[in-house]
Amino acid sequence: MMMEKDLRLAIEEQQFFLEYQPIVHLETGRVKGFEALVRWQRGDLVVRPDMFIPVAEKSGLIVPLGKWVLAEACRHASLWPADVGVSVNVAGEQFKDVGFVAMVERTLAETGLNARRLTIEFTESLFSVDVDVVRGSLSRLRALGVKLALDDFGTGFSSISHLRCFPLDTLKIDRSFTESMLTDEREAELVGVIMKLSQAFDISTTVEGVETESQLEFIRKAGAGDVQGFLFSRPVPVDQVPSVIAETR
Ligand code: G
Ligand code: G
Ligand code: MN
Ligand code: NA
Repeated sequence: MMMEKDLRLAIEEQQFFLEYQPIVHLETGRVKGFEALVRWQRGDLVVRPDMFIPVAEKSGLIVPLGKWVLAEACRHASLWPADVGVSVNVAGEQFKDVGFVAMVERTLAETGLNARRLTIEFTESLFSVDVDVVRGSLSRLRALGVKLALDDFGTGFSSISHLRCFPLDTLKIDRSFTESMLTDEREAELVGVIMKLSQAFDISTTVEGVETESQLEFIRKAGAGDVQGFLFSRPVPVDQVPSVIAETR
């Protein structure tokens, strides 16, 4: 496949860069951390991850690519203030790699980033990989001090049992809820229930895709937590991270 061949070369030549989107603690308005989002600089074109992550997953190239993303994100974050974290998206295929947790540990040691400043984001598709292997890896990551976030919650096959059976620090409530919660009462109800449920399980929430003040107001009433979205900032290049942090301090 054309894309796969190009992707392989792109990984060898490191034609990727990361952008960072702030995650804001709603009550204080302070930036808690940034989510790293990979982009492919393909000649003059910037290619979004939706276009190549699926190919990378299918071909196994996600393993070397994901390794680069993690190292780059940890290296960047090690230069930020110590109370600012970094979140990295990890695909199910990476978890299948037996060396994954050891790779994370090595990367933390090499970059000097405190494990508590790293959050690994994964989706519920991970749970279709191999439950015991996944649970083992998640527990080992957590033992290192790494935080775990379940991404895109509410899409796909969301299950309450995932909250019971896996160690989680954060639920990221999918932006489809944020879009619909002001116009659809039942969707709004669902967001409230997810937030209450999270509290009961001692899991923090991040509401994704916040674009308007009225959405923010709704989230504040539903139970606050953390928020992420264009209202605060689009993903920015790494050199803009310090000024985004400074704006909220
Ligand atoms: O900003 P946006 O277009 O960047 O991201 C689109 C999707 O790509 C999101 O669902 C995000 O989780 C995913 N994504 C972004 N960066 C990475 C990455 O480094 N690894 C993986 N596996 N997915 C990523
Ligand atoms: O699935 P994941 O949460 O990892 O993906 C983050 C994706 O969401 C990225 O593509 C990012 O650019 C996008 N995103 C972040 N904030 C907003 C927002 O406020 N509105 C919309 N439409 N997309 C957003
Ligand atoms: Mn994410
Ligand atoms: Na998401």
